[in-house]
Amino acid sequence: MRIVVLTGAGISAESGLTTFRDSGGLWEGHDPMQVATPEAYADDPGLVQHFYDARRAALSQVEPNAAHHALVRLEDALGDDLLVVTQNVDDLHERAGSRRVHHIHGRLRSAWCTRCDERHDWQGPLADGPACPSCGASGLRPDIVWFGEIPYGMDLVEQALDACDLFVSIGTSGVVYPAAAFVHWARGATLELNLEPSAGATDFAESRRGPATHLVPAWVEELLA
Ligand code: BJW
Repeated sequence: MRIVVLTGAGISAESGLTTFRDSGGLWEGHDPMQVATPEAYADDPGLVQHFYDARRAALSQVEPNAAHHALVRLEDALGDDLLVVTQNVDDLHERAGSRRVHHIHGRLRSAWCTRCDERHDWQGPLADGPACPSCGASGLRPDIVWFGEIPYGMDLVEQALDACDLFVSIGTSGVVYPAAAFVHWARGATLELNLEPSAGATDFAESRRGPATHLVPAWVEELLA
């Protein structure tokens, strides 16, 4: 059985990472949604760099949870027939052990040089304008897909959704496109696992409500039984 799993901020919530729309809305007085745009970066690069530097630093304080680990068990059973497509910029799927993970909104632990277009794995801050290891210029920005930018690897995602037997959406509010439309692109059965109904909940053939750390392991056990 070929399965595509889409994950959003809700799968990492119980690891201690704040979701976007459940967070009370503010980061040092700024709406995170206003910070995640190329316009915000052009207006105030320092502010945007600090926002992502803080989130990159927070990654070392958190661990994958039972939901991330359950998806690894599923991959161990299905191999290449499972693809995890994540909107999350954290690295909790990889740290749990998932191998086929595709980050459509980029990764916190990657920096993108706006001068030479190279990408580099990155652990530290960017706000102090470090030199790009490739070209030496001080043009590194977070390797994050902001509003108005094109998500990564959409061809791959489209092909996987077109070929899947089951599409499962976990912990995403369903308000950000194109991910919100994946349920319509999927050829097979559809299932939503979420604490609350997402904006597109009624588009799924089946919906289950609860915390990801309960729902995801239970679903995986059921599938592998
Ligand atoms: C739990 C839980 C627990 C909590 N257990 N569950 C008008 C109409 C349609 C589209 C547009 C439009 N105007 C503009 C657009 C396009 C725009 C868009 O969608 N805007 C909307 C706001 C309307 N999209 C774009 O610009 C995208 N690019 C694009 O469309 O390019 C064109 C193109 C597409 C395809 C091919 C070719 C061209 C880019 C979008 C970039 C989004 N970037 C962000 C920020 C960067 C990353 C970062 O800083 O981290 O990505 S926005 C932010 O939202 C982040 C997230 O990945 C994304 C989704 O959020 P998510 O994961 O759903 O989190 P929340 O907080 O919203 O929800 C949490 C959920 O978890 C809730 O449902 C809870 O119930 C649940 N939950 N605890 C289980 N314990």
